[in-house]
Amino acid sequence: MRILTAGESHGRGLIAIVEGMPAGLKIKVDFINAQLKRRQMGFGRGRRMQIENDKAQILSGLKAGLTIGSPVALLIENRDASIEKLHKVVSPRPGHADLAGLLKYGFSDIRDVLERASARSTAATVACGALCKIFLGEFRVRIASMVVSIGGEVSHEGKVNRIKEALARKDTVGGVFEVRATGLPLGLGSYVQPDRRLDSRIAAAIMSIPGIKGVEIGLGFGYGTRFGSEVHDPIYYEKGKGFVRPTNNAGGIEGGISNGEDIVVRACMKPIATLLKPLDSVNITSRKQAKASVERSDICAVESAGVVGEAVVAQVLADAFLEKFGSDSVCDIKSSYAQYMKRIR
Ligand code: EPS
Repeated sequence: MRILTAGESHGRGLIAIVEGMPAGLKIKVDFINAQLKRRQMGFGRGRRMQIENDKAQILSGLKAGLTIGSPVALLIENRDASIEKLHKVVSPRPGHADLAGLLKYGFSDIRDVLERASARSTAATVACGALCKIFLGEFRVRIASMVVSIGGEVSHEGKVNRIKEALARKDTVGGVFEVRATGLPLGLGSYVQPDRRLDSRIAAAIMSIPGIKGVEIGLGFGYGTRFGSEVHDPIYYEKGKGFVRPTNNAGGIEGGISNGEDIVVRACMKPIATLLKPLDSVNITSRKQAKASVERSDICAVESAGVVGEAVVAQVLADAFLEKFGSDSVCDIKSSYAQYMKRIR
């Protein structure tokens, strides 16, 4: 499966092409739109989310609501499509792509960077992920996310208070989210090449989300503090059930292959780079000391990042599924899946 997205934050809209969706999959646009809605929610989001009401239009790849194996093209129109009227930006925000993007591409206006280096692009990612979720749903694979912590706080009240505190300080706050995939078969991904490992693909996908600075699978960094006997998940066999594991520190992946347990991924999102009380920066035209530019932004978007995390994990898992069980028609993939599941039991 190949996925490409395009679109600027304040351009006409976001576009995605998903190539490799097998034929015969029933696509409900309502499901895609529900995922887009989830991405727009969460305490701490900015005013843009009150303007937009993200809805996907499917422009190709479907007939009578069913995929026909051709590329699926999606469009999400921007309500705020003011790109041509927006002011020039001259003071890069520390933590954003502003400075590196400006110098790399030889721009004189940071807006030429931030229009694409914007979390707005994740709406397209979520729409593509929703298609992948629909495919995986045919095999009872489900993907969910939750916020683990915000600014170090783990209780619901603590998290909300940290966001309120950030707002009062004219600041931003990051946190950790978890994505969990259930119902997966053993055998997705492989150890035979580094780029086929399921964990390397999931880690890369999670790190592709704007603002993500850390990722761990299962016990993750916790492995570094304990003995092997305390962390590896023992193996048992139960008649009728097959191989069972009482614990899942591996987070569902051993040797780069899914082991049939839930896949559990955690990621750390840094605080958003746009600060209402801006940090020191430099005016790129005069090269004089200045304050970083202030744009409309979010205080905290960790909950939304979790929804994006679900989408990218769905993309990796759907791709790995198609590799393992065939890629042309849902009907053939189902037969191959059933036969394989019978063999490994
Ligand atoms: C976002 C859209 C953006 C920001 C935010 C996320 O809209 P605007 O810039 O018009 O307010 O709210 O993006 C960022 C924080 C960023 O750094 O890019 C969205 O659709 O999620």
